[in-house]
Amino acid sequence: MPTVHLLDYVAGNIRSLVNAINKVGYEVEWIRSPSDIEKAEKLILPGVGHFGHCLTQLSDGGYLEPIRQHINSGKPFMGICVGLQALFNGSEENPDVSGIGLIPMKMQKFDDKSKSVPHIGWNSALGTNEANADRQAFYGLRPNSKYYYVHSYAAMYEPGFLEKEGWSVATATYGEERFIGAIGRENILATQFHPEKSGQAGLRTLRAFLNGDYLQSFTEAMHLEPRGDGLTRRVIACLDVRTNDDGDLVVTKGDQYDVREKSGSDAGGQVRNLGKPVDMAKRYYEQGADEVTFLNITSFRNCPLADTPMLEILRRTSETVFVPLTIGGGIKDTVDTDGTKVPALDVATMYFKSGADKVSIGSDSVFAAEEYYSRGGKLSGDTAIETISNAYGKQAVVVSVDPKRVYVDRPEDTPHHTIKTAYPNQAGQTFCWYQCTVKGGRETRDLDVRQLVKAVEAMGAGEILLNCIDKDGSNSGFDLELINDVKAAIKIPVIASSGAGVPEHFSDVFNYTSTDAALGAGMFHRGEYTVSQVKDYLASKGFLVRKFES
Ligand code: 1PR
Repeated sequence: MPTVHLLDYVAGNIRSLVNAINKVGYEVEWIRSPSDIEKAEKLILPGVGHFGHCLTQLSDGGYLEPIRQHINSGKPFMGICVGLQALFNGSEENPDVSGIGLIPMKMQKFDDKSKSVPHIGWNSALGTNEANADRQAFYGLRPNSKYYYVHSYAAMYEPGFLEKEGWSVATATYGEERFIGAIGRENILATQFHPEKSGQAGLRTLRAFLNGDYLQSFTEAMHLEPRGDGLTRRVIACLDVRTNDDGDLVVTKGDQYDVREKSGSDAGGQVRNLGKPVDMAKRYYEQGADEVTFLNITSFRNCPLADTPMLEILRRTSETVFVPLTIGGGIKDTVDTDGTKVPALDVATMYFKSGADKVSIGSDSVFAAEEYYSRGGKLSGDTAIETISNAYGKQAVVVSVDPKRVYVDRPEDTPHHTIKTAYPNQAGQTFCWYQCTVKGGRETRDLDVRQLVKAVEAMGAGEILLNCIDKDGSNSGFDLELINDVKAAIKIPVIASSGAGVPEHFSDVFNYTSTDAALGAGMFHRGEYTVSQVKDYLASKGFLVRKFES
C-alpha cells in the first residue's frame, strides 16, 4: 500500500482517521520528530482541541518550519479541522498564539446569540462562484454532499478575497454566518470538516487528495444540484449495550430503563436481546444515521477497564462506520481489577484509541455538578469533564442526563426549578421539576436538570444527551417540555432522546423545540422504522437532512 505521513502531535482521537486512510488504500506512517517531515511525500496534519494548544505544541516541538518547507516544496499537504485553522494567521480562541500564516485571515468564534456553539453536525462544502468554474468541485467535493463538522471557531467567508490569491474555496452556512469549509490550492487541501467522519463523501475527498486528483470528476460534480446549504437535522441511533445472562454483549432496550422481559417466552426476567452491536451499528450507518452512540449500561457494576469486549466492539465498528461514534458508561476515575487507580482521562483515552470520537459521561457528571455547587460554583479542574475536555477538546465530551419528573402542587414547594406542564399527573398536579438520577436511574439526587446542564457547560462539556426516564421506551414522543427547558438554559448543543416511536415524533421535536439533534433506539431496534424512513419523512416535511451516499 502507498503511504501517507500523519503528524500526531497532541493526544488525538485519530484512530478514525487512520481507519479512513486505510479504507481508501493507503497506509499511515507516523511523524515522530521534525526531521521525519523531510521524508514525507504526502503529509496530513489532523487537529483537535484548542488552537493555542495545538500551535504551541507544534511550535515547541520544532514542527512549524518543517511544515512550511513541506508546503513550499509543492508536496501534498492536508490540514483537518484545527489542521486547517493552523494555516491561518491566528484565532480569537488564543489571540497571543500565531498560526502558520499562509492564509491572511483569523478564526472567529461563531455568534451564539441565536444558535448553539459548538457547531456540530453535517453541513455543506459548496464551491464558491468567485472561483474559476473548474475549481468549484476541487478534491472530490460535491455540492449535494454533506460533511461532518465540529468546531466553535471558523474563518468567516469574504467573497473573492482568497480566490484572488488563487485559492479554491468551499463554504458552509451556520445560522447567518458563512464560513470556509474547505480550501485548496495546488498541493494544499484543508478541511474544517472531518473527512474521516463524513461517510462516503469524506472518503471521496480523502481519496482524491491522496491520489492527487485536484479536479477529480469535477465535471460530473458540477452538474449535481446543491441540496440546500446549512446544517442538517441530525438523527442519531443509540445502542444500549450490556452483558446478557449468558455472558454475551447484546444490544438491549428498556422501558423506563427496565431491560428485562416482562411477557412472552422470555418472561421471568431475561435481558431483552435485540441483536449484535457491531452489525446493528453498521446497519444504521447504511440507513443514514448521522452518528451512532453506544451506552454500556451496566458499567457502574462492571469495571470498564476489564470490559475489553466493549473496546473490541468499538474497534470493529470504527473500521466500517465512518460517522461519529460516541461511547458512554463508566467514564470516571476508576480502580482497575488489580487495584491500580486509573483517572477518567485514561479511561477515555482507551476508548478514543479504540475508535470512539466522543465519550459520554453520565453518573460522574451528576457528582461533579454537586461538588461544583458545594464549592459555590467554582471549577476544580480535576473532574472527568474538565480533564477530558482540556485534553481532547469539548467536542469530545458529551454529558448524558437521566432525569425524571417530580410533580409538586406549587413552585414554592421545592427549591428546584419547576415548569408548568401541560401533562398533569394522576393527582392533578400541574408543576414538575426534573430530578437527576445516577446509576441508570436507580438512585435519585437532590439536583435538577437545569443545575446539572449549567454546571457541566461551565466545566467544558460540548454537548448534552438529554434522556428522560418517564419517556424511555414509551413510543409516545419526546418530552418537548423538558427539551425546551434545557435548551433555554445553555448554549451547547442538545440531543433529544427517549420516547421516539414514529417518524412524526422527530418532526415534532424539530418543530416545537430548538433541539440540535434527535436520537432513537427502540423503534429502530424492533424494526418498526428505519433511520432512512425517518429522514425521508423529515425531508417530506421540509427539513434539511443528509442522505446516505453509498
Ligand atoms: O452513568 O456514566 O456509567 O453511564 C451509563 C449510561 O447508561 C448513561 O448514559 C445512562 O443513560 C445509560 N443507562 C443506564 N441504564 C440504562 C438502562 O436503560 N437501564 N440507558 C441506560 C439509557 C437511554 C437512552 C435510550 C433512549 C431512547 N438509555 O439512551 O436509548 O431513552 O430510547 P427509546 O427511543 O427506545 O425511547 P454512566
